[in-house]
Amino acid sequence: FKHDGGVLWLTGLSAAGKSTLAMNLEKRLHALGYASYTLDGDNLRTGLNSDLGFSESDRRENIRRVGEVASLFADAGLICIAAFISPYQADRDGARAAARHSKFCEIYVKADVASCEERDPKGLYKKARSGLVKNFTGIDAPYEVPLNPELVINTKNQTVEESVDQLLAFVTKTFPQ
Ligand code: GGZ
Repeated sequence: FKHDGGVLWLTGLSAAGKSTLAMNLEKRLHALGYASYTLDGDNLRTGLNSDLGFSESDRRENIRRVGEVASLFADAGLICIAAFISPYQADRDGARAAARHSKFCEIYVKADVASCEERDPKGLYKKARSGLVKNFTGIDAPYEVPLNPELVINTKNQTVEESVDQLLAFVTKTFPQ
């Protein structure tokens, strides 16, 4: 490939916009000739991590495995986009350590609980409020705000297009071709 491999680690609450941004960013990157692959709950929690739920220890193991897989993709020369809540700073730091031979960018997809709850595309916040879903991030499970992210994308105050433009500018600067 014409660029280095690396990891774009998207962290944030459920419904903050991580998957939407990952999908749209990947389209734009491919159009520019970048080789990238996205890891998210849809392709990891259904397979490799299908034995894991949402307890603290299962989430930590989820992120540990994803961090190792992302590191392998980066070693293979791809831009690996990882889109997971990844609520604990220590685990995000672990993913960074796993990818130590490549560039690792922690990207905070920022939207407060109230905005995410207003969006609630899958009705999960509603279920969490009524007690039907337990240990839901932002309601009765913690989210540790990134201490030192390489980039913050504020999805509350800007459109998807604006957020993707911001991401793309960052990626093309960080991974020149
Ligand atoms: C948080 C949950 C939960 C609980 C199911 N807490 O918005 P979604 O639906 O499509 O994405 C969320 C996804 C979170 O999986 P991750 O692998 O990203 O989480 S972590 O990094 O914390 O391991 C949400 C759905 O799974 N979901 N139950 N209790 N999100």
